[in-house]
Amino acid sequence: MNIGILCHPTYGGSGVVATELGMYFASKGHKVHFITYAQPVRLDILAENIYYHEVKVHEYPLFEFPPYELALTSKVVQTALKWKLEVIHAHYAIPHAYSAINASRILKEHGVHLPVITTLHGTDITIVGRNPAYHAAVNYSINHSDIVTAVSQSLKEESYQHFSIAKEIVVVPNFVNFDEFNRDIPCIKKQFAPEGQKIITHISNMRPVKRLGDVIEIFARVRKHMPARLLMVGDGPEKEPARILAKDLGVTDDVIFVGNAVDIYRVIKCTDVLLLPSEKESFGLVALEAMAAGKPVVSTNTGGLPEVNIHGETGFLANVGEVDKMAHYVLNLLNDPNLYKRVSESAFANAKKFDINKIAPIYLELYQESLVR
Ligand code: GMT
Repeated sequence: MNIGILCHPTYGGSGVVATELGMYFASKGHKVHFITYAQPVRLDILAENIYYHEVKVHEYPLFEFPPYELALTSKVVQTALKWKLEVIHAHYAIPHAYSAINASRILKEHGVHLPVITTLHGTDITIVGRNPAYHAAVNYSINHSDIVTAVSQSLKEESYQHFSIAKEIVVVPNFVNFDEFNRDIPCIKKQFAPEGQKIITHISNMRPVKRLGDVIEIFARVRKHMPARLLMVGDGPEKEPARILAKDLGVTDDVIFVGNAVDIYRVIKCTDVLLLPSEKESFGLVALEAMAAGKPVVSTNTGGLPEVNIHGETGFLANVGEVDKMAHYVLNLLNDPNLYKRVSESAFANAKKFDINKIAPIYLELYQESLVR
């Protein structure tokens, strides 16, 4: 098939899922066209069957805000006509679903049928989409997509709760490519923990929803009981407040801000426990990626996290803000080798349920189903 993909090309989970999915389909012989303002961070632009179409936004003094949606819509139309796209997969409803639907409408006037598959990823529903500034357009986009998927049962339920959706939402969970997250590469632990300390890792786009303050508070409690290092991977507005809190709590020397890492597996490989105390999390892709490497996860029980992190099996879950309890869980894992081994093995086994080879074909079936709708 000739597949078009719209996504945010950034480090966030929705862009990663879109990119990994597109590269998977390209490896299977499909022609995959990414249409966005920058190359997705994980995209191997030189891979066979991968095409990248840059969306250029024309600046004009009259515009307070450049009309990206218009430029994206036009680029989808041009790309669909030139490359005979058969489906367009919009990852993250805002603004991708809206642009995709309008492009599909324009193409209809050219006698071209281009079905739109929209995947709801999380904050497009739970935070941004709910905002009155966007709600009507997001609701319209979902209802006029040919097929709508959500990355968890929890997100499906929240979508129906916050929007007037007449369509069936298909749950297609996040996935992980075990070829990437099980590579036999040396752990570069020396670089992060010179005295062999245990390593706790947090990976995110460091926005308020990730509760970085809790990450630091949890680590400070753990550090009181044992030598340990905290790796903070990613970048975002909450990074500096977290750095200040680490100083206030006297743990600066043991908190390493790694920055954005494209190959997060190399960090996960060195990790002992992944920490994800989010306020909201529709799935928690990074938790799945850690589990695929056999790493236990301590997280909150918000949103879709309980659908991937099983309490007492693949890790431990607590209510949002319960930093004492999450610190206790981390300490239990780091101080009990038998518990750690059992949870690590269970995490790996559970992650296998979300193997890309099991999940990606579900999207392909939906693409093919959309052709005949
Ligand atoms: O995690 C983020 O905040 C980035 C966000 C995004 O919009 O890209 O990720 C969302 O999509 C991921 C892939 O489907 C999910 O695993 C994340 O849980 C979800 N983030 C939230 O719901 C906060």
